[in-house]
Amino acid sequence: MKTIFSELHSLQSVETEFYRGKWVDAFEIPRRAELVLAQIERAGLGPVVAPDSFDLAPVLAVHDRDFVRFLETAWQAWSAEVGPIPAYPNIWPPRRSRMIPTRRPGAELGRYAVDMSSPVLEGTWAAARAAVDCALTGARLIDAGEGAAFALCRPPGHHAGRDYFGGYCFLNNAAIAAQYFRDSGARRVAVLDIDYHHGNGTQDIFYDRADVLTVSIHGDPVQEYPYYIGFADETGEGAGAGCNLNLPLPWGADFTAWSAELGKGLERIAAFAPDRLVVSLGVDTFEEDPISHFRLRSADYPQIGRRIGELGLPTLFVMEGGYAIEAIGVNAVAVLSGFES
Ligand code: Q9C
Ligand code: ZN
Repeated sequence: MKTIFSELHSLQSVETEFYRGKWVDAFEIPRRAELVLAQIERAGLGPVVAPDSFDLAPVLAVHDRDFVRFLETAWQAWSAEVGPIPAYPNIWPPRRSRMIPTRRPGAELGRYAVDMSSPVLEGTWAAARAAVDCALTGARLIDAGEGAAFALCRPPGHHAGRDYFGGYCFLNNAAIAAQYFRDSGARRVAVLDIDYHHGNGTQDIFYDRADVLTVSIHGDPVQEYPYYIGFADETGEGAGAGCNLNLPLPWGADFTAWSAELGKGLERIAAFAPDRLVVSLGVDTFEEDPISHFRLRSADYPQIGRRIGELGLPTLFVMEGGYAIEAIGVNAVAVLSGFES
């Protein structure tokens, strides 16, 4: 399958992140994408192509206009006031506050950020836009008849909601691609999120909709980020009732346990009979992932791809997390090769 990749991802780059009360070496780093790319070439997965440029319409079909305008201008506003240093929120609106726009860049950061893991930098907007372009180009390739494509997106996207960012994510690449499929004629689209963390942004975006099924297998939010969402009893609302499936697992879950949840997710997707599948592909389920607590092994990843492939659906894979640097390429490409086998 083709991979869509943009060098602009490297504009989102920090040395450190705030983790358990300390500044530590950053986990979400440019090298992640470079290692996946290197493994795609080593394994001969297929051609690597640059993304087409899309206008903002597909982004605005998912994200609120004021949020998008904020992301586009946040660096300019922040750096004009405090200088060229990464923009981190350090204040958040209390619950029941009215979310009235302010005139201060720091306060605006807190209105849109859910945590401190996604600093806004000079190149953040360009990097996030390029990741969206990769996802949309992959969707366009599938609409043109490709059976599958891999959007090697960085920064990742599944924690970004219609009006918030966090968890290393700014724009929700997978959700934007899913909506693009709908707008290009797919009647139903499914999103399968196999990143270790719950795909809270994706769930939230489609929560009241019957045309997009969202399924996520992830660390139980009682003990894992994003903590406040991702529980099994969140099943959708309004027209979307029954169109969200959360499959949380406790810390320590191995492939046997994980695989059983994958079976449930695939069964639900098959019953939904979508025209297109988007897979939020995180490999932070790996046993050696430094911030995660599942126990999948490298040998498990080809089977995941093979079973997703058994659905027989046109499938767009979108890169999300995975922080075990030595293994990220091997594990991600193993899913893709397994899909094609
Ligand atoms: N104690 C993705 O994998 N920090 N995002 C978690 C846990 C944020 C992960 C700290 C993790 C976000 C795309
Ligand atoms: Zn993750």
